[in-house]
Amino acid sequence: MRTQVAIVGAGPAGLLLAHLLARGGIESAVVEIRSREYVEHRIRAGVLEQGTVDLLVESGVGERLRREGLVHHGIELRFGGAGHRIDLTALSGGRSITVYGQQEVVKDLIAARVATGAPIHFDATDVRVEAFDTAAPRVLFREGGEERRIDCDFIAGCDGFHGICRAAIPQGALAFHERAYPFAWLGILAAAAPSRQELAYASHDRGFALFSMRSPELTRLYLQVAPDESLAGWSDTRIWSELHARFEGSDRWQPAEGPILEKGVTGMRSFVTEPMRHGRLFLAGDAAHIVPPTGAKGLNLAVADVRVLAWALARFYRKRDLRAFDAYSETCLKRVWRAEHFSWWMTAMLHRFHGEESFHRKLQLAQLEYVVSSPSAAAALAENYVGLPFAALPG
Ligand code: RFL
Ligand code: PHB
Repeated sequence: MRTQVAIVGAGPAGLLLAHLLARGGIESAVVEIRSREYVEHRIRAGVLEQGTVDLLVESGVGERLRREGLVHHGIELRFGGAGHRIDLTALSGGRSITVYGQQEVVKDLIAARVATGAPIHFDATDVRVEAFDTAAPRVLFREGGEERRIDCDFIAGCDGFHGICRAAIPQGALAFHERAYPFAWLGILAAAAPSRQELAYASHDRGFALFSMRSPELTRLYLQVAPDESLAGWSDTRIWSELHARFEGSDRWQPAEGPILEKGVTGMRSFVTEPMRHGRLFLAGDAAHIVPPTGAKGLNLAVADVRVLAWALARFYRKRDLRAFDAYSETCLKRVWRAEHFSWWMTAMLHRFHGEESFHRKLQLAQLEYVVSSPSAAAALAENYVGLPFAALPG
């Protein structure tokens, strides 16, 4: 098989890249180790920045998102027994966020691609990337027991944090910057109508908790737990009682309970690869960087990366100009590091750190108090949360 761009991974990064390239008349093939069913039902992110929504709508895959996405103009920070609303829209010059499940974005992108007849090789095994330091790279894999080979001009490594693309780059060619956190999130999806309209981030002495949603019928909730927490110790009753304790407040607001449809534990880390490229292999999304979910930035960063990569590839095929590729990593990493800082800052402000001194907790509370009482501090949170403007890309 021969294509222009071989894309490894059918998550949001790989699928959106394939879509943007197709719109520019550039051919690609997508190779994914999981089944279509699996990627369309994997529950992950839920918050889309304004720029992400605009890009999806402008590129023709935003119809259902516009119909079903929940537009939010604020979030709540809860601490010290009280809730404080951050008016995102007023503080960010009119921008907002949209709650729409990542798996819905993935479904929309797969449907758009399937409609064009362009290939996605699901259920691939033994995926390998080769010769990306030459002008003729290739992706090899097995499909239904058959060995397959895709010859291409470029490879996009969109295969997530545990993928093979980053690992295929020679040792020493990349630098890694990393931080692990001493906690994880236990997430649940409950069949309960959200009992408030906006997200609530709670910093409680018992630990962090987050109230979110997926639809008018589904509530999504998270609890800070130990990094190696086993789900076995968390009965539904214990989960609800811990959530109620952490969301307590003088307004008596509480998340509404309902049958728990899904439970999972997710570790938290910050991780950046520099540069995000080696020869003709480009890393995008979680393959290149990870943020803790507290800032809701992971999916949005993946979208921002592939926007730049699609631009660089279009420029190459139009002008045979390789220079745009040199700008790829630097352009992406500027936004990545801003989001890394914001996600680390939100995480540090809202979570309990095991064994911390009372001094540390008092500092957190002073910072929270400042953020909810100073319009300029609140504006700094708001403009990062709704997403800073995308980098300008020359034509
Ligand atoms: P993905 O989604 O991990 O997709 C990578 C794809 O590559 C496949 N793959 C391979 N394919 C071929 N060959 C191989 N060897 C392969 N190895 C892996 C995988 O099966 C998969 O299909 O990466 P991508 O596209 O970069 O997208 C990144 C996002 O998924 C991620 O950043 C977000 O989910 C992070 N995140 C959030 N981001 C937000 O912007 N807003 C949020 O509200 C938000 N909340 C979250 C989150 C992530 C969470 N978890 C579970 C980590 C909440 C949670 C709990
Ligand atoms: C989610 O709805 O899954 C979600 C929302 C906000 C976050 C992280 C996850 O910061």
